[in-house]
Amino acid sequence: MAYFDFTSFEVSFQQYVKYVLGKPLDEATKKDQLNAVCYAVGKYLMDIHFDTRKRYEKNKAKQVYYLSMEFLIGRLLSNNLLNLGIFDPCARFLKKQGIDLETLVEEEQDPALGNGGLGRLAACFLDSLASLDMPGYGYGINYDYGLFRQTIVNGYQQERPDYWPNRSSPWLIRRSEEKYVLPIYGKIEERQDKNGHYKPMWTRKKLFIGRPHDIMIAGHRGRTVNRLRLFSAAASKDFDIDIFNDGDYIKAVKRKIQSESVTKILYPSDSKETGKELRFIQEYFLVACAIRDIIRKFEKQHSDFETFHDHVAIQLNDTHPALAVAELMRILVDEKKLVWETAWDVTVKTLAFTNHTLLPEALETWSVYILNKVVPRHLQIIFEINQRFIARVKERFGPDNHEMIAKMSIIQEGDEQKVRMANLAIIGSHSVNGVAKIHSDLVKKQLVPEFYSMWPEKFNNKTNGVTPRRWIVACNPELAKLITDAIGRRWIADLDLIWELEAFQNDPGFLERYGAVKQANKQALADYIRDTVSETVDPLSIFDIQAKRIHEYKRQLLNLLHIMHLYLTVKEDKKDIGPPRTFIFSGKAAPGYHTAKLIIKLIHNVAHAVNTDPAVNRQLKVIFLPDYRVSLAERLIPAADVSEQISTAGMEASGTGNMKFAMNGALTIGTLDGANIEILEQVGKENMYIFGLDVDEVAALRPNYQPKEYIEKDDRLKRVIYALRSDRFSPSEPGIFRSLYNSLMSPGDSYLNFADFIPYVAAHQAIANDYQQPEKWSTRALMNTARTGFFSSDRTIKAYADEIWGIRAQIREKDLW
Ligand code: 26W
Repeated sequence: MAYFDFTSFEVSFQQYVKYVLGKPLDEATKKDQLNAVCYAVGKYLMDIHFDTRKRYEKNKAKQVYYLSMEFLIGRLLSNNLLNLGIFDPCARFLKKQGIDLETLVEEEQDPALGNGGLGRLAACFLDSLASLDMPGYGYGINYDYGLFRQTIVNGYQQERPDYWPNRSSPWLIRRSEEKYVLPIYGKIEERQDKNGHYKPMWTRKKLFIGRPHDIMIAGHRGRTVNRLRLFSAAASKDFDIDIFNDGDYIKAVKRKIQSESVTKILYPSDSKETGKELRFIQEYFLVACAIRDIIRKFEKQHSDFETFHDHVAIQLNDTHPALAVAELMRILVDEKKLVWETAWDVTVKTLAFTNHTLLPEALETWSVYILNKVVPRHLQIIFEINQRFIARVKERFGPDNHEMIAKMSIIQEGDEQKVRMANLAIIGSHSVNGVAKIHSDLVKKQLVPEFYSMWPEKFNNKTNGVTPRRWIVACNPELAKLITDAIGRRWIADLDLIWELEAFQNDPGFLERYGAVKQANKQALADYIRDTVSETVDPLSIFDIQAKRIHEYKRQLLNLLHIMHLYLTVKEDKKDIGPPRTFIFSGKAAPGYHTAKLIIKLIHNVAHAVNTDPAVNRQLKVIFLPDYRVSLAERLIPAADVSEQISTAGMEASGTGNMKFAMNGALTIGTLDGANIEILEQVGKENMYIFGLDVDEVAALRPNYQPKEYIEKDDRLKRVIYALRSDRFSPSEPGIFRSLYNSLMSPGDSYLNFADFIPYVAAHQAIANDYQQPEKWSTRALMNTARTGFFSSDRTIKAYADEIWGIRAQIREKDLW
């Protein structure tokens, strides 16, 4: 734990307000106070960071670099204070100044530098690396605009820009003296050097630059502070000066704007490849900056590039940074003068690749045309890699096995040649992993079986995890306190120990306290709902939450079908549906994803019908909370009784929200998909509601799926679907949901909504029954908390470190005993 020096903290705080902001103390606004506290905390981070770096350098420790287009880090103040172990003293200090820390924390804007699961996972991994004292750094992009802010107008999603004040964020350190100059566009001229060796020249290229910005990442117990390095694009001065000197002022300014636009905005799709040149340039930009930075650091301590992989591991977070394969080869061959074979060996041993999705529409391909235009030398290298690779495919599968060659080639032939980024990443990496057991199996069997048969040893699984520091300690402090009072505080560093809570499963006093924590969290969420969407909800009702991106495969529609069924049961049949229920949705739809946006509208219309009907609204409420983001997740998750994880089996790679909800004592209603399967293994079927088709059943049913059969079989479903078609939920806008109706009714509905409807309703009935025995419910919720130790991202990171990266903890000497 860092030592909190009251006086020096006070000095830092006051000096910041007075001399940096230039204000007398009593004129400081909330924002000023927040910045001043962050500044004072930043000093701790910096000191520990210097110490950490020295330790790594002294030990010549192997480092891992996590390359990701997204880092969804969330607010940092309370997390940093908690990890440094100075939360309470800092709160006391502020209280003396008349400032409430809890309120101040809410002033911080959420940096929204990610779309969803993939970006949040990257952030959890950084927390775990630092908490395990491991040398691991993130590399990403310092977007000016993060993921859009979502507002709702008449039930429809609207997108608003989310300017991240990256120029003024108190956590972001601008390294104005450092920059990388990057070539782009131009042509390759085939030349030879004086020894007659092939020496390609990248000519007529343009230059732009990448500037690093650092965010300190504090590990639990304040022993290690690593960093996340985010790059902003800028115009290259040298280049501009040429044009300025040529007298074309307007052209020069245009070029400057073009260069800066590269890191303007995060692309807001989490599942669909865009094919836009600017996105490709962003991917190149990240890779080019990161690899240069990694090499610069390597060269501080080493010179022999043949041993690069002994000192450096690079993880590719999905295919977005897959160009790293070509960039590393380019540097090793063109600049460091390694022979091709050696450079290739080093590259493959350095790189590792994680796949996060099986959805075919998310598999990135980039046209050869774009690569040739933007990075001609890289394209050349990719063709060379491919040629050599295809020779090996022929050796392995026979020279005439054209089918195999066509499938495995990096280049996809057709009207337009395309580069398959997944193939490039697999061929250029020594490790390929999926993110949950079932997903990793499907990667091998379904996604790339050819590659699996060629290199079975490359393929492995690393089931995702989440950091208990943010997802229990910071977001659910009362639960954390209860756990610590019961079993001591070591569980925060070693979540496996949390199983010791099982000893309290028959302890009425403990269960009562555990239930009271949940109740208080529900009350807080009810207040938030009142304040944000002006709805009152019964805090004693079942809080049933589905919070995640809106996507057909995640089946928010299935959830809605069930809610409509409950509504009709109360309204038409005048039947009692058991304990009152509050269904809460939250999530963003990609701006161009019309169906997902329509699902949001339907949620609102069903909510309106339910919430405004006095015959129903004491038993049922439906809430949509706009602008789902990390800070909102931190409110929702601790308050959930039921966690909805209902994707069509085989479509959710892992899920990580499922883990966070379970840890915080929500019972999961879920399909046998992604990490739900492993949650089931851990918590036991008596503590979960599993329903629906499994992966094999889905595969068997798909070709024969006849939605009408399910309607004929089940009157409840028939009534629901009839209500949808007859504009019962859209009386003033008839027909707006027709496309949703049509896709649900189509044999081509790949999400098989109707096939799981009946078992889903049954599972909800079981929930309603069980909830009426509060003590039993609390025990089962407690079992979820006690048995989810496996889902700490510390466990995941240890496995990556041992099995892929070959990095080790670098523990301080004083902690070694
Ligand atoms: C090219 C556009 C694009 C952007 C992002 C395509 C695909 C993505 C991501 C791979 C989508 C994503 O976030 N995947 C999620 O990754 C999580 C972390 O591993 C998993 O838990 C989720 O199941 C998976 O959907």
